[in-house]
Amino acid sequence: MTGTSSKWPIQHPDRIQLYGLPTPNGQKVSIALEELEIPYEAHRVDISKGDQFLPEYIRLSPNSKIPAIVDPKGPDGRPLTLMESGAILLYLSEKAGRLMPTRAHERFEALQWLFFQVGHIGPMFGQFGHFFVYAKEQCDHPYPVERYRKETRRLLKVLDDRLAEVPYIAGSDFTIVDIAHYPWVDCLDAFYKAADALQLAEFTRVKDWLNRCKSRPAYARGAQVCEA
Ligand SMILES: N[C@@H](CCC(=O)N[C@@H](CS)C(=O)NCC(=O)O)C(=O)O
Repeated sequence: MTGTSSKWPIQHPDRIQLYGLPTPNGQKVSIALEELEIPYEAHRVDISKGDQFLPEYIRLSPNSKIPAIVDPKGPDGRPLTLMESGAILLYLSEKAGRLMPTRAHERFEALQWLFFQVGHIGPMFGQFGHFFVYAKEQCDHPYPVERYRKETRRLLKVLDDRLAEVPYIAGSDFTIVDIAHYPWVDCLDAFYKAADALQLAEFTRVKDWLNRCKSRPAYARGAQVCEA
């Protein structure tokens, strides 16, 4: 992706290259880079214009989704290209040696919640947003919104119950697992404007945890990276 013919010319080849957008999946990675104070260069991949299907991008992200990163100094000093936000978060935390528990028991507990986010929270909240916001005109049947509204509320209850036991999703400390979750939870009100539809006020522990996550300086620095 170097050289002038690239859609995304690189100014700082020594830094991690981030390909993204300020959507929840993109924000996870830009916020993590800011939290971990890892130098990076950001490139906007405009999925509304089909950038994700350019052969140049598919070489980085074979599934044509943002985010993706390229670390020129990956493991063993070799460049590493990664897609999938969960894998990227794990890689970045391991590279920096921060924001994941190191003891095996706590680490697997954290991994369980990280996989819960990528397997449930992201896909289900995303489907809810699709039908509640984007497909409003094309689909006037109540079934899809109701299906994903119910599932989103069920998942929020899972998080609320978890946060009754521990202050952060993986346990006692703020980790990449919180970074994986909170842009998605934030998006429900901030972007989908679904606070009433989802009765978000009921999830008081989730609300308190979200505010704590968003008050961290990395949120202000990382949430709008790759904006137009
Ligand atoms: N499982 C992927 C999901 C990534 C994803 O769905 N990205 C969306 C934006 S939030 C995207 O690139 N959509 C483009 C498309 O569907 O064409 C991850 O966690 O990184």
